[in-house]
Amino acid sequence: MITVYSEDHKLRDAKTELAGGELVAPFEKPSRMDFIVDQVTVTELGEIRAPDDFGLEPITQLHDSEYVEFLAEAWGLWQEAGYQGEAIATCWPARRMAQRKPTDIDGLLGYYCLAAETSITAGTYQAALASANVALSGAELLNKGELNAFSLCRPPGHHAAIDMFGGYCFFNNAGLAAQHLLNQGAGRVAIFDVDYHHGNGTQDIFYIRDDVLFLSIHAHPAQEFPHFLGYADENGEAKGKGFNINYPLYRGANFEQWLEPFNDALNQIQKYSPDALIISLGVDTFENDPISYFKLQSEDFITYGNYLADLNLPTLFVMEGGYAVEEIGINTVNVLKGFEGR
Ligand code: 5XA
Ligand code: ZN
Repeated sequence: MITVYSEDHKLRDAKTELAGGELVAPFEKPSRMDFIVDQVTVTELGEIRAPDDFGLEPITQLHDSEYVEFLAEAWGLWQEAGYQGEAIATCWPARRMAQRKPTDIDGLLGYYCLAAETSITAGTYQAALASANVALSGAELLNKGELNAFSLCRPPGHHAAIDMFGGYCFFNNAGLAAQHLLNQGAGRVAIFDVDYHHGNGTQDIFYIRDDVLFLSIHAHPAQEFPHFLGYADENGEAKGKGFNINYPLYRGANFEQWLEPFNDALNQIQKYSPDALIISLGVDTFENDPISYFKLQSEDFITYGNYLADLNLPTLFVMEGGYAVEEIGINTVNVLKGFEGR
């Protein structure tokens, strides 16, 4: 399996994350990638190659163009305002407030941000662009006839909505890959999100569409981030009705409990009969993940990787979350090795 990877992810090196009322060192940090690259190498998964540059057009096909401009300008505006720390939103257009775009950077941050743990820093935009190119290049490999590929994206993408960043995400990498496959001739694509957190951004982007089936197994939004999306009765709207499937599970779920919705999702994907499958691959379902509460063990990742291969579809794995850094490489590559039946 080819891995697409860019060292430019290192340009995203935030020093602060707002967590538990404190500014802590971010869980989503560059060293996550080192452990995965090491494991890809040690296990001889396959070639690691750099992405191509697809420019801004695919990004503005899915994301609001003013949002993209905001991300490009945010750090500069923050510096011009004379602030010393990293750019963090502090005020939002909440219930019964005007949904109008302000002009100052504090207002803009609240307008375009869905969660304050995610700061914007020097290099964040450039790293997010590189991550998008990693996803698009993985999709292009499938277009060119590869049966599978691994887009080792950082920053992750599944929380990034049409016009909002947060949950460590800026551009929706899995969504970009899906749209690229559709642009290049696929009729239907399924995105299966196995990260611990609901992929609210991917849901947002494809909610009224029937050419992308979105399925997500995740911690119940009543208990977990992103808190305000991911309920089982969110099924899609308009043409998209029936093409959004959420499987919320309560905290503490073990592999056996997780496999129940997983197997249902496999059946739904089979029924949809897509031309390609994208896995939003978060391994924060791991029992020792520092911010998550499912109980999957390292060998479980091999097992479900193996089950995914039974679908017999061209498959692109797109990296999302996972913060137990010592084990992130093993758990991630276990899915890929399980998929390859090795
Ligand atoms: O998949 N999403 C994540 O792992 C980020 C969760 C951020 C919680 N504040
Ligand atoms: Zn996650």
